Amino acid sequence: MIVRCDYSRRRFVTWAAALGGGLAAAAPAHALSRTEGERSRTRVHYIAAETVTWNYAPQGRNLVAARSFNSSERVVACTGDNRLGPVFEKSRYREYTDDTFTKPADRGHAPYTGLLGPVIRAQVGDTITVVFRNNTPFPASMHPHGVFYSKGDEGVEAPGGDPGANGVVEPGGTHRYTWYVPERAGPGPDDPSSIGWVYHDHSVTMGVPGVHAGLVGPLVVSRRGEAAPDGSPYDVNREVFSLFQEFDENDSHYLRRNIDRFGGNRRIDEASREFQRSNRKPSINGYLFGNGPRGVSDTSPSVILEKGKKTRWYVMALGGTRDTHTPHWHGNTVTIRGHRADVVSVLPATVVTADMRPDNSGNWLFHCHVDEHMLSGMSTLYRVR
Ligand SMILES: [Cu+2]
Repeated sequence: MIVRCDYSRRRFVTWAAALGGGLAAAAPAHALSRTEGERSRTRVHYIAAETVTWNYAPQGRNLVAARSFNSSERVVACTGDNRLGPVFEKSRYREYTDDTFTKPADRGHAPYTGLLGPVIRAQVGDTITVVFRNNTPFPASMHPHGVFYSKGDEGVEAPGGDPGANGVVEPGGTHRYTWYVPERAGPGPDDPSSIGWVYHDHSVTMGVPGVHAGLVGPLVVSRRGEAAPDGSPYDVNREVFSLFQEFDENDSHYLRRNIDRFGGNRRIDEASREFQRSNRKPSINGYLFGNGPRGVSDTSPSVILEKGKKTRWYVMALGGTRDTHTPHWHGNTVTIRGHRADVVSVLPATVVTADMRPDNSGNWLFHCHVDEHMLSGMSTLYRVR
């Protein structure tokens, strides 16, 4: 399969005309009423792990620089000799409305969040139940950070590799996770009204094929008494989720399938440094160079913020030693537990909760400040209007 890389500008103009005013619909609205008090509840999710065909650069050009990919960018973003291109089979967590797993639920999945699984929310005192179906051809699990779980709901490969134990689910199987949200899972004394965690596949203890395949998502816990009915923090107008991860397709358990499906008749040398380098995708939510969901970010940033409105960013990372990231906002600044910054530091499996009240309108860069990452795709745009 050949994936075209250099779409003409004309095509984008056409898309823009077709979309009309629909772009604004991408920004989710949050309930702001503080009506629920401290009542504890059980929040039930139906989440499946699925195989998807994922494009890291669906727009086929560098939207941050507003031009075609240059020669070094083409290594990660384009099909070529001894490389697979921007399209891969990956896994993704997807939410459904019930345990038939037939009707997708949009709750907690704005298009810009890309590969991320659905946002799981809770208030301190709640219980989270996830009915998890593994519809991928590999073992999979959901391992949450921060919350309280028993061994059977840890989502981690059991010692000795006993399949089906500890919440690891074989292909086609289902598991019901119960996670409790005590005080220690919520904001600490110096934290804002909510904090972020990650959940991810942990089905192989000594290996990360599921994480690099794409199984990762955000978990938000609000302080008791400070949540809207949906669990989101009551004092925030908008939340944005950004995962900085160099997805390493060499470590994904789809590698062989991807070579077979996307290698075509081209020369592929799996052992070569060139091939392996092309498979490392330093992306934000699974997108390179400001690319985003088709129909949403073809012509403009997919994250649109309102000037003066309180915005909470959950900046996450996952991956290996190369995943030392310093996300940087142009144009605006944030506060993190009372400290001001416009660059934050994230390491694998950490989450930084950063509050922004944008005062500066326009389209602004949001990128990793580590040169190698920025130049290889870990950059995007956000808009303040
Ligand atoms: Cu980085």
